[in-house]
Amino acid sequence: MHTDLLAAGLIEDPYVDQNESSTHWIGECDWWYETVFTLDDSALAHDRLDLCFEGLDTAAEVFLNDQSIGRAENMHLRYRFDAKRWATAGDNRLAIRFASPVRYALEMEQRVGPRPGIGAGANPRQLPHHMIRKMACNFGWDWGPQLPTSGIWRPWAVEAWSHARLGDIRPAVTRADESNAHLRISVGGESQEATETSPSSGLRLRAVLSGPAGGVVAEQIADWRADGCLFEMDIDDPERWWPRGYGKQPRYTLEVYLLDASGQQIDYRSHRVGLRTSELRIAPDSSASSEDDRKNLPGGLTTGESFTLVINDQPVFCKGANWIPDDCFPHRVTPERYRERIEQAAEANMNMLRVWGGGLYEDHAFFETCDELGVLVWQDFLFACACYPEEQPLWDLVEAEARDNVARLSRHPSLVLWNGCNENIWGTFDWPAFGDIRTAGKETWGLGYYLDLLPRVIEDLAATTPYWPGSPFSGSMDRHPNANEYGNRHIWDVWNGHGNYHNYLTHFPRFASEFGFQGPPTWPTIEASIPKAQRQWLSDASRHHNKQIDGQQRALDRIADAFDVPDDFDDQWFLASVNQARALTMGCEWFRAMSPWCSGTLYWQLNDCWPVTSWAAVDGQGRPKLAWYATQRFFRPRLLTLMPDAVVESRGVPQALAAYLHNDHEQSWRDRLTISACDLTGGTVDEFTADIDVPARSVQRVDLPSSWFPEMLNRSDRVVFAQTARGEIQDRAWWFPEFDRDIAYPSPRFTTRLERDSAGGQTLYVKSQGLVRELCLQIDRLDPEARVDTQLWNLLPGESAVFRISSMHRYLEDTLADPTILRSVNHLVDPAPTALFRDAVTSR
Ligand code: BMA
Repeated sequence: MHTDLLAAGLIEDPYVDQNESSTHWIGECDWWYETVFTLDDSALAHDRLDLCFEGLDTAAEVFLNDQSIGRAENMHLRYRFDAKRWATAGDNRLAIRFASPVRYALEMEQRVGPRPGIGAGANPRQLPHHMIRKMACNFGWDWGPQLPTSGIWRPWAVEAWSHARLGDIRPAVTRADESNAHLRISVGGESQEATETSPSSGLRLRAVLSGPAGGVVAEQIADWRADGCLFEMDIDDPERWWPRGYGKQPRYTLEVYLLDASGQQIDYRSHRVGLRTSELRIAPDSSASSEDDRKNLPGGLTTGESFTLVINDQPVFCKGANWIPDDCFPHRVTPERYRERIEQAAEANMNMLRVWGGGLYEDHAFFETCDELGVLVWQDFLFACACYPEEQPLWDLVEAEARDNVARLSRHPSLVLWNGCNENIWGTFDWPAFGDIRTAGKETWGLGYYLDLLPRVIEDLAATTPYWPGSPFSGSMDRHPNANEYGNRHIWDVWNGHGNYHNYLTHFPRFASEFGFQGPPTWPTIEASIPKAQRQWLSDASRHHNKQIDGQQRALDRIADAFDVPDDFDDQWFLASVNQARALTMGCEWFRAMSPWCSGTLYWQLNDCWPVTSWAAVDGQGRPKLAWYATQRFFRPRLLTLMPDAVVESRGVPQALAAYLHNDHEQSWRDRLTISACDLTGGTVDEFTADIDVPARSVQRVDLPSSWFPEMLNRSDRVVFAQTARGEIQDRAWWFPEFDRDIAYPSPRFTTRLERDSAGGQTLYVKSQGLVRELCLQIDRLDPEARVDTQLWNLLPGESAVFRISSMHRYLEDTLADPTILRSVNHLVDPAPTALFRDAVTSR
């Protein structure tokens, strides 16, 4: 509705300035959509004529030629209404009335009784998003505006058919060894005749499986059955589907034909199928988890259970981020836009996305792209941050929705894990807003969905895909759901609590499925959404475009952890962006250092749904933030890091550092490692070298000389870095012992060289005279569509950064070398140090 009002010029763009505030009436209204479509006699000659809606948002009544033919009340459910009786040859009038989603939710709350729920962040009203089966974040989230809309959000069609039609096809891979795979294909559908009792209706199914390069691999015929048909296929020497970084993504083609008694084809489907198995391996750490087993892990770990995703019997370290709806109005997300966003995840070396429970069961276009690129998908069922009532009609709506979406999506090889809810179990343990609902036992709050209904649906319809009740969850209601030692964790006490991102070092999750740090959108996105006069950090418009309560102030506080906060908005923007990149680096590198104790790190969040300061790495207009460039580095298959040698005690400082070499690669990593301590002129203070041979898919820890500590950790005129003989400048690991305000960075001095190649490409080489930190080329200041391939270079004196520019425009070297375009932390820090020694990294 909002987008139609916008197209009709009746409202201002709610993404710009504070226009959103004047649109709240839209969600309070009922709306009608009407159209006329034509049918010819051949359509009407069929036994059935259905009006099929892939998505109605949300409480709708459908009228055909003024007759009510059906009602809908779940945005996430496909509806099919038999319309034969009311359809006529020629013009037919279709009208849909959408009831106000705000009113629906409030009325449902009255009907089933209120339950606690949070989520709206700084939005003006906390609406009960858990009282309606509609995308929760449409009611506002701590990164999303409050734009509860109505409308036809996915395609609709008239389907005319006789005898029978095909429904969802669910190919399940029950085995995928090197030599043989087994595919169990369930074919759903519907028929007019009572074929269950008279299987002699003569209808037949033919299933054909072709190999990735074409050529039939298996072909089978079966009698049609109204209650579903099953094909079992064995495939020798299968070409298996792998997550990216672990192998290729070959896909077979599965074709299913529905034939009538005379052998005529009456329905047909074709899907691309990947041969892979998926397993969530949960095993207790052996009591013999000796020092030796853990010699490559940071010290200080306790014991618990593994939480490892295993694809084709191969444990996978999951690297990625959380996915939210890419637009508040998801019908605007085209297949091209899905592709662009998922390619951004892949280019940042991610191999997994978690589709978060306050959003959507995503479109096939999303999953198709993930299938093609080998990006694993963890799909939440749609429950987030609330106590969900289990009373009718909600229970049945949830069951129908779960069955519908599992049946719709299970064919995608990328979909490897279903998850019950986002934070709803955790909330009942820790959140004051949830009160004592779990222990009081008086009201339902959703546990019946997570522990009973949803696992049953998975068992029925997608038994080969693992299910896990919650993010976070520890495997048993007797354990704290957000424990380090079990299951998966959300780590929010850093951004929301102890602030300074060094506190990630106090955590040791088995799988970090959420943790995040805010940063502003890119500069052109700010220009497109915040009017010039409002471009100050705490202006009304800037605060409006940060939906966390006090989010903008918090981002400033986080700058203040390390820097003297500059007065200028642009400087604040740069430091907040750098801070986000550093924080995600710290978290992800630390969790990778703990592999295989930890088997995944998904940060919050990949994308945004509008222009906003949030935890996203790609902003609301699709532009990569500095955090995205950092991700490219910290998720590369081979990663060298400098990290504490042991889990850091609560709010403490590391006692000593180690180098960790994470080799997420199928070949071993042989190289020569050099670790250097230098002063701020780049002069070497001490150095030590070691030969390394890191086996495939493992981490090796190399301790730094104990004589370096504690001195090397509390001198602001020292920098430690590690590199390998074959590594490049950007593969280097760095440890700056003190915060920036205490570091006397040299003034930035560069010589530049711009090269143009015959294809029009431009490359800027920037040679730094002194040590420089986080050097960036802000090319999108010159053209919002221009990009560079890398950012955030740390350079030793005399070294060069290389920026490959992609842009429609030609630039002058002087333009690029201007300090508003070529920027680093050195540009922003007062070179006079204020203090040389500090006790603890977290003391400020
Ligand atoms: C977690 C998520 C989201 C939220 C994010 C940032 O709670 O599951 O609900 O947006 O943190 O606060």
